[in-house]
Amino acid sequence: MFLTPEGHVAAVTKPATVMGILNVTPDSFSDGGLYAAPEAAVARARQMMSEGADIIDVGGESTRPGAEVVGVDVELQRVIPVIEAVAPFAPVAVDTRHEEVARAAVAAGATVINDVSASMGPLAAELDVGWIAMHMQGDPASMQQAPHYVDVVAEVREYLLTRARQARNLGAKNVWIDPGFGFGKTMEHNLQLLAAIDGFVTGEFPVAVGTSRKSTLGKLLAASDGVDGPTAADDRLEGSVTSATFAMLHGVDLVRVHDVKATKQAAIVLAGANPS
Ligand code: HH2
Repeated sequence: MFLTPEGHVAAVTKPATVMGILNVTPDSFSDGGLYAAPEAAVARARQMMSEGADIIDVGGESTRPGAEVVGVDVELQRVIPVIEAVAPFAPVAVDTRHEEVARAAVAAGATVINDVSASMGPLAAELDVGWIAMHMQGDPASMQQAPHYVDVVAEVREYLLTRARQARNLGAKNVWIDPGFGFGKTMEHNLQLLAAIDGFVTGEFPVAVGTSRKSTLGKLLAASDGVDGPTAADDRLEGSVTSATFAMLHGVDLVRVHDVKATKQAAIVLAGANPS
């Protein structure tokens, strides 16, 4: 617990859940190609668990802007063997937009559907698993061409609460809402959402946030590394931890990150408690 300059208590009563990103893709924006082989993916999952991850998020389709669409068959081939191998030693989420993949992933041991399409609330209710409903305007192929909102914070919030309530009414129990940083949003939109993140923390649904290494941070940090242009994705550690810390200090419950060890330290220090 910390006191704000106004003397208000910023209550972080327990460390946020740290979700470690495991992209088993050749083309993810930061870790693409590194863990495409199942053995490398499983080793990475073990490493993130040893660094304090609470759950591993396995994804088989990059959703970076303009990413190539992969077929469901390819996505299944990528994620299912890894989920089967990781689930015996770690809680697993599946990061997918496709119902067929989500179903197979749950059968293979995943207990959370991390859904960047925010469309699988009914499935999560049916399968009795957790569901992260993330906001995206458009789809990955075109979402960054001309994102438009009248009031990004109000629109994203309303959309997520509507989806989450529908799922809850169908019986879904563990539902998170996630504003979807970088998904059909300009840098300005992303920064407005982060600045207003406490408005999403209403107590009705826990909030998840994924700012890790994203391009908004790279643009903010531009030239901080002495190189022209955005700071490279793997050189955004401190910026990523800072953005996650900001979110956690404002009550965010789950942070989806590449850099588990550093983020876990921030979560523990903010809460003044170590869960292990
Ligand atoms: N961001 C990405 C993917 N999945 N899920 C949630 N809930 N929130 C996010 O912000 C989010 C997400 C994109 O990042 P990454 O998986 O690292 O890259 P890629 O889409 O290129 O695989």
